[in-house]
Amino acid sequence: MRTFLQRFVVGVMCACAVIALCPAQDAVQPRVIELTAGKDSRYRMGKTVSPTIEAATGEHLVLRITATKAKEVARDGSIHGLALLDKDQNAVPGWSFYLHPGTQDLAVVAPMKPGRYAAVCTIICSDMHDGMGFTLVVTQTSSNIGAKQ
Ligand SMILES: [Cu+2]
Repeated sequence: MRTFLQRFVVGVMCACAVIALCPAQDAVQPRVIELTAGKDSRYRMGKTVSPTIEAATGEHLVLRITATKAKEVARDGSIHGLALLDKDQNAVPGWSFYLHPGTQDLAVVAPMKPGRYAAVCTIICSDMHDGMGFTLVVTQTSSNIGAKQ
C-alpha cells in the first residue's frame, strides 16, 4: 500500500520522464522573449536597456513586447516600431512590425546567417528615437547545423 506522498513522487517522476522523452515537441515551441518598448523610447529586457539577445540560426522566437507611448504617435496609431537590420543595414524579411499600446506577441525566426543584427525602432516616437533598439546575436549551434536550409 503506497502513501499519497509515494504516489505523488511517482507521478511527478513519470511526468518528468514524459517531458524528457519529448524533445521534438519541445523544439517546436518558440522561445518567448519578454521586452518592453518604453515611454522613454528605449527597449528593455527586465531592467536592461538596449539588451543583447542571443539566438540560434533559424530559431523560432516570440517577442512579447509591452509598448508604452512616448511623445509622438504615428498617424496610424503606432507608438513604436521594430525592424531587424543586418550588418549592411538591410532589413531582414519577416521582421517588420508596428507596435500598439499594450502587450503584443510577434512571431519571428532568427536569420539563418550567423552574426550581429540591430533591431531598431521604425516610428519617430520622440527626440530619443534614434537610440531605441536592441541587438540580436545569431550563432550557429551544433544542434542546428543539420537544419540549415
Ligand atoms: Cu520608438
